Amino acid sequence: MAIGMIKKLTANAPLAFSCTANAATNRFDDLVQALKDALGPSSGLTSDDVDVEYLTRLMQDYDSDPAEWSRFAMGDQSRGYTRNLVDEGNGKSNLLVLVWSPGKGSPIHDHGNAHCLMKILRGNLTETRYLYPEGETEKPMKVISERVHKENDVAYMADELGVHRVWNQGSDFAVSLHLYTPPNVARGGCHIFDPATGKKSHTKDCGYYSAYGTKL
Ligand code: 2CO
Ligand code: FE2
Repeated sequence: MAIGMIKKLTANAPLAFSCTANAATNRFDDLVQALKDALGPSSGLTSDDVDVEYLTRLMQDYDSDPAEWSRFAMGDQSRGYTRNLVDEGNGKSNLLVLVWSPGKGSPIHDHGNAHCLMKILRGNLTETRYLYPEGETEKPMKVISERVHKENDVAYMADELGVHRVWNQGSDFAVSLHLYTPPNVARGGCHIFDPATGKKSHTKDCGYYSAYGTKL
């Protein structure tokens, strides 16, 4: 629940959530605008056009302040995580705040041939990467790496690096900011994978829990 989220966040971060950050000094809003500007106004982008290094630097330069992004961070403990739409970058990207329930996470999934940048806004997130399963034989998926990303870290993921699952090993909600460009998953869904067999299935279920700060 969003209320539970705010309570928990408030308990850990003694910031006045009843006070909205001043729009003129909200560096999170500045980041959203800078990411949009970096991707440009036109559409028809392929993922080759994107300056990932520059986008990464913009995300790294932002020092997380919950007062600036909490209006997007709607958690729901009954789910692994929620996807909260922040911006669509003139149709060229998908910028989401994800709220990760304690002890839960995502299934193993791919990223629709898009760049995926993930910045941790609160807590730690564990990312387990797997080799993309090849061939017809069912077998357990092979782990490539496992890393814990900490607050303010920025991670990059793309289909050429494999597939992954992300999960929150903490005992409180974690929050991350994700930029997907182009927004292929928002348009066509993604694949999820069974770790025991490598079998993949397509899901269109990559919807939003909230959009622009309003629960759907
Ligand atoms: N890609 C997942 C999603 O957008 C989150 S894991 O980080 O890439 O739902
Ligand atoms: Fe992902």
